[in-house]
Amino acid sequence: MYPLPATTTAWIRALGAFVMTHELTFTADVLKTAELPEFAWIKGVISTYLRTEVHLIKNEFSKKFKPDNVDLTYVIWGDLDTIWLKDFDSCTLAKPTILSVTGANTNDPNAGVGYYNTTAMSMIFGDMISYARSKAFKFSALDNTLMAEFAGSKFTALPYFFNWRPYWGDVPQEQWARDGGGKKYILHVHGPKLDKTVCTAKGL
Ligand SMILES: [Mn+2]
Repeated sequence: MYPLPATTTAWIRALGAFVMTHELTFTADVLKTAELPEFAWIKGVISTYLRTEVHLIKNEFSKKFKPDNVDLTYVIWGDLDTIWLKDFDSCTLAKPTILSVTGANTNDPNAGVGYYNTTAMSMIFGDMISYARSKAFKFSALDNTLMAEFAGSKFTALPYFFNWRPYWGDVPQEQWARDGGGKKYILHVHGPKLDKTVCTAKGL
């Protein structure tokens, strides 16, 4: 419904990435909420809800590319405004019960980078969307709020250096030290998108 601009798609492909499209299973519900004047803003950011369907996207990816010998049970999501600064071994991360996100307070997570247990997500997904419908998708921070309200108590913490947001200043020095500060793996600029992200990273 809201396809990526062809130029952006071409740019990402040229960087060696696979590009797929995915339609949310509940687009119609969100658009209905967006008809309310106070929720009209949702229409422009509906794609953030893609983060709730990582397990479905994973299935579509598997069907399309049939990767051999790759276990896609545990998947890391990164927003389009993230840059993966260096390789890392995901085996060094604790496997999530459902989802690992930054923000030690699981009532206020940032799902811009998330480490998913796609099997667990697929098991709770139906109930989560039923819950969202019962709330008419009126969530202050969209998927962040939905996932936190529905399953936040079961979220686990992702070390901050996998969702490094340098300008937020929300990570105390001692937290950095505990999380191995300095080992910045994923930069999240949260604002400038795609090509602008590269410019931002180069400026840091
Ligand atoms: Mn983001």
